[in-house]
Amino acid sequence: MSEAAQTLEGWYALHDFRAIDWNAWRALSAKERNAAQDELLSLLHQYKQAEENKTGSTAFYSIVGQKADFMFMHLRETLEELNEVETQFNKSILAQVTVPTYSYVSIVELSSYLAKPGVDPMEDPDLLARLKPILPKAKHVCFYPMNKKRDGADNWYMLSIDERKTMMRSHGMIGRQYAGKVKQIITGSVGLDDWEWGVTLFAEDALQFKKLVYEMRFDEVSARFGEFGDFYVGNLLDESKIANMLAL
Ligand code: 76R
Repeated sequence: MSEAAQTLEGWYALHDFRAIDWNAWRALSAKERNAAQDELLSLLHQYKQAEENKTGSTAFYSIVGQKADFMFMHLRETLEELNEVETQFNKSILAQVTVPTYSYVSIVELSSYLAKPGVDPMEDPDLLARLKPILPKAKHVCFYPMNKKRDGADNWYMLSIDERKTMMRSHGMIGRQYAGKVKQIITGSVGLDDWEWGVTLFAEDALQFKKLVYEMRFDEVSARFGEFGDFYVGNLLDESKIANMLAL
């Protein structure tokens, strides 16, 4: 048996994608629509407080294309808290006019492939901050789930840890060239959801998603072993963008 990579886990993550039923939204009275919007803003305010109290973080983005209209990415300490946040939204007025289109459950994960030997990760404040990250308020988000292949000679899980380390080093080197342009949060989902990882990328310039993901396609880890689910890409929603989105 080859050796599993050591992983560190942080906050649990829920990516929650919704489409808006515009006919149902239109059918609400102006009063109900206002109440729905106020309620959404108050939920967002509550999420912000979780961030200030360092008990979690939430990102809220519109989604471009037909896969969804918006998504929340919630990070919380426990699965129970994630469940509460999800249920609380489900009880809101806006949720009554949305259709769930996709969700993803995972946990912030750092793997030890590139860890410095002899350093106790729990003593490294940078690492600890990355396990419980405040999600960036970048203009754009890109999310997709992925697996590492288990297919004949291309079985990631049958490689020795040294082979995997070498490949992950190359992966990390490509990634580092995007420092300051793309922020990645890797969440592990083995045993939690249908794919093995969720990849969430944040950037001010959405084109950098294409540049980064394309460049990685040529790198061995992705070229030989990467299997990808659906891609979701979107734009940051703040108060004025929410008002625009919901205005009739
Ligand atoms: O955590 C670190 O920064 C150390 C280096 C590193 C690891 C261990 C790293 C760096 N990644 C790691 C692990 Mn990554 N990453 C992806 C994708 O589309 C594709 O082809 C793949 C999707 C992108 C775009 C990306 C970006 N990474 C992982 C893992 C876990 C693997 C395992 O445990 O087997 C996955 C699934 C994965 C996938 N990676 C980086 C990036 C970027 C931009 C970096 C540099 C980050 C930085 O230096 O700040």
